[in-house]
Amino acid sequence: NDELMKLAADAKNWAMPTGDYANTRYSKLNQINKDNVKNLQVKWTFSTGVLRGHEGGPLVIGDVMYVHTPFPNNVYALDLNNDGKILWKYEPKQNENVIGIMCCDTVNRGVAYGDGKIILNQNDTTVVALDAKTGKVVWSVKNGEQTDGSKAESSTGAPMVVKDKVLIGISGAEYGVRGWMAAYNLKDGSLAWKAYSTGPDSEMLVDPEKTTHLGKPIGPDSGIKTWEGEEWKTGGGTTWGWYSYDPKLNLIYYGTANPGAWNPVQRPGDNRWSMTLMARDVDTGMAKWLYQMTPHDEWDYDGVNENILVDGMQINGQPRDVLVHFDRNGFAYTLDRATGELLVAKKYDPTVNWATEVVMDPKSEQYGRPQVVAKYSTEQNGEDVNTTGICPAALGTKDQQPAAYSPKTGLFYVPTNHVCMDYEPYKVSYTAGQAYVGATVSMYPTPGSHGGMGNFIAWDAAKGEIVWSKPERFSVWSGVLATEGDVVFYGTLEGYIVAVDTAGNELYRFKTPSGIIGNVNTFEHGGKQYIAVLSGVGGWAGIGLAGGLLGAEGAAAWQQAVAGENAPTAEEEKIATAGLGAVGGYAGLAEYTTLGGQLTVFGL
Ligand code: PQQ
Repeated sequence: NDELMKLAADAKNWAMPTGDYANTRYSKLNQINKDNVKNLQVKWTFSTGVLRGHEGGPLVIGDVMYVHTPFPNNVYALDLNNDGKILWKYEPKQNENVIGIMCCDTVNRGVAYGDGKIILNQNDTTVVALDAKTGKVVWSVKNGEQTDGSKAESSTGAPMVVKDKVLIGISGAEYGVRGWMAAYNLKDGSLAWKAYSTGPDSEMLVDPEKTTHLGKPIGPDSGIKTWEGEEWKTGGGTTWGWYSYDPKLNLIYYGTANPGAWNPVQRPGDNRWSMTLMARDVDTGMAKWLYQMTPHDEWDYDGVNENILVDGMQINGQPRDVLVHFDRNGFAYTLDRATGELLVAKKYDPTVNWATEVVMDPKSEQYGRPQVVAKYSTEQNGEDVNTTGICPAALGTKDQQPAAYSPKTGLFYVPTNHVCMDYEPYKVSYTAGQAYVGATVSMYPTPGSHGGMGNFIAWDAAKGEIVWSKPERFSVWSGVLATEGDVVFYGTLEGYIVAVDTAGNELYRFKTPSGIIGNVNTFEHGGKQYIAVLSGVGGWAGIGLAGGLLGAEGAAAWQQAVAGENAPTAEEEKIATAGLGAVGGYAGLAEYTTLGGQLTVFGL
């Protein structure tokens, strides 16, 4: 899509949810720099009129800004030339039942632009193309099915427009959904291709001879044979994260989520191709290579996090075109993105303990596999046994909150979680449309560390080393922005927008009305650079607040119980493990922020 590539190449715009196809979230704007960022002021704000988790961020294309909201996924077009006047708004009518089948809050990671259309991927899996000028519906298609249709498919991911297609993923691995990636034709919404994450080769769009895993052909029907019986049909591997695209190779990249159910004992095998990075031809959907990071997952370490594409990274003295991926499982991977060759796999939090290493010797039978520590194997400990002290927790060393890369410093700036868990699997049977989890989880700050639940780090992806690490009270659940002005921005769950220099020194901090789980971005208008971010606490980490699952009183009581002052009551235990373990884990958040929904725009 030449028009979109041109728009994205102009740093004045923020034309894609990811900023660019490479997912660098780097801006060449440099008016706001490390010396003057301390003078940043709020220039204007916009209330979205909706509460709960506000993920993603606005698009800016020329003189118009497009702002989206969590459920019901309203979209606003604001006129930047005219005081942010609302040019049009789109308010979808969605069945509220979908709220009940979303695992991790009613979030939406943003709209995409292409060929004069704004593409909205609604929570109920309706994909709508709106005329960017008028907001009128150009086409609308249904990507998945909901409870009434006996399935619990939902959507949260931001679409990506590539060439004449729009890529759309699916959510619901906690409900036994069999994941897929779909490409719709931008022109009329007709389906171009659909590639499942599990099942027969013909439905996965893989070639048993030509599609490779670590340099070897994957062989016939690997998406069936690595499961018992028909478990692949409810096998998860959803595609709710971020997508990237390499125009030279014509490949798209994305990761697949956890296998269903969370109880590993009841699904023997490697469970391919859940927890897998996929490289596919964008025209046909055929997979060129796959890499499964966590075979037979026992911890819910979804593989959906973003893949950041960097050209010519020097690795062992050789320039390589790579893909860098910070996985939930606590390892950061650097791969050759043409072939899927594994170049680096290292822990990006030293407290990661469930595995010792990823085997890097191509001659080893264990090549590419994490070496699991028996003590933390929820499979080996078995059903109805609580495995304690696993690091990271199910929400990973990093969840979907995207990192940024600065070509100026050659470093990645990564928002991380510093959280561990107890995990007790139990037998669960599949009922269409119902939760299919089979594990009780509780989460807490990494013991024996700085006491906080997050770190903001700089990472060297060639060496696989942390360059610096800045402790945070809570997980950093916002996306990062790096700029040519040598400033790096991120938001915190308490609601602060924070600016640091490239050495991690804090330069600016401002508290917005609610916790930030949105992605900071930047644009230029009327010759001035602005920084924009959505506030609105929620997402998985904020589900206790967003879902109203924990009042302030509940928070205080739980804090005391954790501090050992009182033995937890049955009610408190229930709170601790609610929201798949996040409610108790992030209970303290209620002391710092509350629900909101606001866009804040900063300038000098
Ligand atoms: N969503 C968030 C969030 O927005 O904060 C965090 C998570 C999701 C997870 O940690 C998940 O595991 C997860 N899993 C699925 C899935 O497996 O289908 C979907 C989603 C989602 O769509 O938001 C999340």
